[in-house]
Order: sequence, then C-alpha cells, then structure tokens
Amino acid sequence: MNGDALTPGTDAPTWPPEFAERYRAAGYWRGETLGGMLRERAAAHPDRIALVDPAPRRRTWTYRALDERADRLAAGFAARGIGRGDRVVVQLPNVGEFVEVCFALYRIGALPVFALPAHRETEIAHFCAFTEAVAYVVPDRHAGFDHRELASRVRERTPGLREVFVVGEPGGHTALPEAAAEPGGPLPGPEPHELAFLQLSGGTTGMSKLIPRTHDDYVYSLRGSVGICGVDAGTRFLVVLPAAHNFPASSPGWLGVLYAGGTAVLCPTPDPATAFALVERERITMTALVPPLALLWTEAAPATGHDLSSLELVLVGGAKYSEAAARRFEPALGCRLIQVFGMAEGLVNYTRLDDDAETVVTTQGRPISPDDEIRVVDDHDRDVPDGTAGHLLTRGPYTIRGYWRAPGHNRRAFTEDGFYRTGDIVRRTPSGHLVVEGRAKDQINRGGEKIAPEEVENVVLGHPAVHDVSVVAVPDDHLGERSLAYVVLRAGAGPLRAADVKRFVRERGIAAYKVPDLVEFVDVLPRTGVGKVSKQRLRATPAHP
Ligand code: OOB
Repeated sequence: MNGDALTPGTDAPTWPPEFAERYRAAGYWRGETLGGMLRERAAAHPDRIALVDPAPRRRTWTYRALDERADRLAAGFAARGIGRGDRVVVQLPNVGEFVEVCFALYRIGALPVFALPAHRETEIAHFCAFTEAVAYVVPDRHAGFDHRELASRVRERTPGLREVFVVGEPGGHTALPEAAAEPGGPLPGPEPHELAFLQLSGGTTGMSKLIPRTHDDYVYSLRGSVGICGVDAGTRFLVVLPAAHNFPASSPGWLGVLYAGGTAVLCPTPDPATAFALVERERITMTALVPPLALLWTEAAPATGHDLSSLELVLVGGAKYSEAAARRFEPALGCRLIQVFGMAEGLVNYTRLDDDAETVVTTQGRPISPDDEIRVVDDHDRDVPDGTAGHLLTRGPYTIRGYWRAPGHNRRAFTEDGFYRTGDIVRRTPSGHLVVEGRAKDQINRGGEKIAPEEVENVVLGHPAVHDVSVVAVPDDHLGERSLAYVVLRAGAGPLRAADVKRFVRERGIAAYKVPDLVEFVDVLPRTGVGKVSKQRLRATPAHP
C-alpha cells in the first residue's frame, strides 16, 4: 500500500513492477542516468560549449571540461567517503560550480538535496538533520549573507554532517576545489532506477517534504520537454530563476539543454537589466520565467536599449499567468510563449508550439506524456466531466509515488492506487489542455515561491506575546499572491507592531520570502464548525492595505 511498501534502499514508495515494465516497454525509461548522459554528450561533441557563467568574469565549460570536472569532484567526494545513496545538501546560487557539483554527485550516486539560496538556518538545519546529510555545499557569501557562518552553526547542531564545501573563500571549511582529486578509475555509479536527488516540495503542512526522483524518470521528463520546446544544439538557454528549482532545471531547463547538446548560460540575478544585457551579449534563444518576471520583462522590453532579437521562446510557469498578461507577452518580446504548469513531484504540462494563439494564452498546457494519467475529481474522488473544475490527480512515468520517508503524509497525498493529489483545482478542455482555476491545498504561491502557511504560523507562535495566528494568501497585482498574518495577541500582552512580528520571524532564521508581507491584529480568528480556523473566511475578509 502507498506509504508502507518502501523499496529497499530508496526510503520511498516507487512504481509497482507492472508500471515500471510498461514504462520501459514504451521506451520512456531507457536505462540512462544523468551522469551517463553528460558522459555521452562529452564523447559525442567534446568541444561544444555546455555552460557559461558570465559573472563576475566570464567562464565557459566545454562538454569535455564539464565531464572531466565532474569526474574529478566525484573522485574527491568518493575519497572522503561520500557514496551511493548518501545525501548532500546543496545550496548554491546560479554559478558554474552548482552544475559541476550536481554531476559529480550524480556520478557517484550520492543524492543532492536542493536547498534554495534564500533558505536560512531553520530550513537548512531541518534538511541536514532529516536527510542525515553527510555534507553541505555553500557559497562563501551571497546577496550580502555569509553562508559559512550558517554552515558552522548547522554543523554544530548536526553531528552527522561531516563536511562543508565552500565555493569561494572557505573560512574554516573546505574549499570546493580542494575536494577534487585525480580519478583513479571508474566509480560504481547508480542504477537508472535508483534515486538521483531529493527536490523540495512546496509544502502545505510544516516543513517541505522531500521529492525522490529517479534517473529513469527524470531523464524521460527531460527528453519529453526537449522535444516539446524544440531544444537543440543551437539552443542558448538563460537560467534566470534559481537553478535548483525544478522548473529552470528540467522544464526543459539547463539539464534539458545539456541533454540536447546546447548551451546553458547562468544569470546571476533575475532583474530585467541584468538578464537583457546577457540576452544581447550571449545571443540567448530561450529562457524560463515566473509570471511576475514575465510581467517585468513585458513592461521593460519595449523601451530597452538591448537587442533581444535572438530570443525565440520564453516559458512562463510556476504560478498562474493571467490571460491579460499572457496576451501582451509575444507582442512585447517579439518571441514565442509557452505556458508551463508543472510540479517538482512530476507532472509537467506545456502549451505546444503548434497550439493556436488562444490556447497558448488561455490554458496552462497539456501533459508531456501520453501515459500521464489525469483525473479531475470532486470532493469525493468522483470524476467530473471535462469543462468542470475539480481536484487534479495524476499518475505517470515521471510522477513520484510517494515522498521520501513520509509514510503518514503519503497516505493523504496519494490515492490507494498511486495517484498524486496535486492540491490544484483545474478544468480540462476538450483538447486535453488544463486550465488552473485555483488551489485546494493550504499553500501560498508568492510569485512562484511556495510557502506553507503552517510553517510560518509555527514561527510566529513562538513569539511570547502571540496567542494565535493564521497566515493566508491575499491577491497582489505584481506577485499574484502575498502573505498576510492575522495575529491574536495574548491578554495583557504589551503593544506589538506589524514590524515587530516581521522582525521576529526574520530573526528566527527562515527564508525572507516566507516573512509575512502583511500583519493584521485581530481579537479572534473565525472558526469552522469543528473548531478549526476558517481560512476561507479570513481570505474573504475585506480591505488589506
Ligand atoms: C513548479 O513546481 P513547484 O513544485 O514549485 O510547484 C508546483 C505547484 C503546482 O502544484 C501549482 O500549484 C503551482 O505550483 N503551479 C502553477 C503553475 N505552475 C505551477 N499554478 C498555476 N499556473 C501554473 N502555470 O512550480 C514547476 C515545476 C516544473 C515546471 C514548472 C513549474
């Protein structure tokens, strides 16, 4: 049963054998690994440029150089006792070393756990402890924050964390280049059906759950995405969003681009000024954006002094892209738009290059695979007809069957027969395209960054003057949604301002995007009949500044 039947060595439920056989027979799972993929590309076209890191000084990696670098780091990691199945928390911004480290870990079958640069001590300590990570990879400083100090604190709290590798000045830790070693021969790599990495879920209850993806399933999603988006050796893809996110990594993302023999260019910050300069200088043909960035690009492009004429295609997804905004995109940028509705758990939907213009602006696409099973159901899991909104359930060759080490949660998040309950409310059109109508899960989608309200509520509750709190999403013109914390103070508690609550949350060491954007003080929180806070009624409360 889901959540109980763990495959030995994977710590997570996997596809039943009859499904695995079907996916292999259909040619979806071809026995490739991510590490092997780079090896093959490097053999086929060693001198092509795979990767460009333009800042602060332009560095490039040919396919051969990236492959060799991955081998050297893999050898060094292995020499330090990091091996198959071990977890390594990787928290790097968009720098070339991020790609090197990923491939080095893929090669030895160690599992990167993809933290975001914005994560702070609360999240990192949790990831390290929960995954029993043996190593943690960080930049020295990023966006004004010293990650080495954070690493030292986490190391003190997490005895199993043996190594901290630093890109840049190592402080008291190990500089990443020092970790490299001369490869002494082939290393025992992972099997294609084994796990490749752990990705973070958006989360609804407390901390992010971990998403176990296999080489077989992920490489299939890359191949499918590459075909749909027309990625080829001439593609020059700008990685604008954090490279560790599933969307810019694999839909089709920098991994899809490497799969197809193209060039991935890393953008250090997502602002249009930086990105536009790179589009011009690097002759970028493709990129992926969340809706708030797509809005900024739409506003900035007509007046920019930069030549954006190399751009052929931009993918927009991660949060709902309004029809009105989508209509303005192609005229403003002079390139094609694909909408993407995906999830790190698996299923990815794309509008297609041969869809008519109306479909591209009014839907969020259709699945990659003919074997992506889509069900749209009512509150009692009964299928509803096309055109009616309902809960999206999905199962398929690259959608997980369960989170990592979370049997209790898996029983709620998956049906008995293995469908993932996405928590999204969708409507299916007669053409099989999905339109995202809303969300049933308790989550805030802040411009593509997912926030689990419960995680923030738990932090706010730690304030001695707070009696109760509920965090909900409120509409925002720019971000789509932002977060609002309704706070009930303890009787007799001294005066507290919104800024005090925000500072308290920030000082607890959590990612800045999770700090409530707005705080309102109320006397009491509305309750449902069974005594739970009614988020529905809170969301309907009018007038927020
Ligand atoms: C992507 O992945 P996650 O795991 O950060 O978030 C998944 C959730 C979905 O369940 C849905 O609630 C929301 O993000 N979402 C969208 C959307 N794309 C994602 N909601 C409305 N419209 C869209 N176009 O966000 C992700 C992963 C791979 C590719 C693209 C996005």
